Amino acid sequence: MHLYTFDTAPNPKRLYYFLKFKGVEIKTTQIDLVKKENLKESYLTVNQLGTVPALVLDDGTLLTEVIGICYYLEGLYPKKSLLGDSYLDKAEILSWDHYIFNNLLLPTAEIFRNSHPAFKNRALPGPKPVAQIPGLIERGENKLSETWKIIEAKLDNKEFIATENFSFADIDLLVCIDFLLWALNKSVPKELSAVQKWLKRVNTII
Ligand SMILES: N[C@@H](CCC(=O)N[C@@H](CS)C(=O)NCC(=O)O)C(=O)O
Repeated sequence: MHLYTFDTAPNPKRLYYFLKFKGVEIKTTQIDLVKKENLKESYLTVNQLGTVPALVLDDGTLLTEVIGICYYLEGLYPKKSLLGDSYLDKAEILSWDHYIFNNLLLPTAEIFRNSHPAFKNRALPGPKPVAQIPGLIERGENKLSETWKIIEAKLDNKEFIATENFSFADIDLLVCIDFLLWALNKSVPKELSAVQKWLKRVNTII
């Protein structure tokens, strides 16, 4: 099995924390997104989507989505479960993870990629040119402020976002907070006291 990734980018970082928490190491090649190595023919022959991460299994199967890669690796390395043990826990974790991906990660990416000059004509990941749409910046901002209210309410008097235990949904929330700081220079708003407490707790775990 071989992993192609770029650990500092948001989607690869989701997988990086997953592997770190479990203590699993996989043979890895870093594909430098800043140098646009993901758009070179040599990488496009591995993953025609031109995105990272990508996991190539020994039989040649290609997995290109973080959630699918983590699901597979959770099966191979079940210790220190991150995707839940009971069916209800699995459902809660996937639901919150999906919510966080769509309502925090994607709006942050939307604001970043539609405003930053480095992404002119590259407003979506991958080899196909896509024009920036400035209207998506305000839409993204509105979505972020709505989402923080939901997350704050959910974390009130709770240790972790999805279940009683630390899970992949917590990892994705952490990655979104890193991404907001790195891409938009935005910290978690001070008035979100439950999120602030959660952040301190999670930083001692991962
Ligand atoms: N749907 C993929 C998303 C992967 C993705 O978009 N990765 C970004 C890095 S965060 C990428 O490869 N970007 C390449 C580009 O900007 O061309 C997943 O869930 O893993």
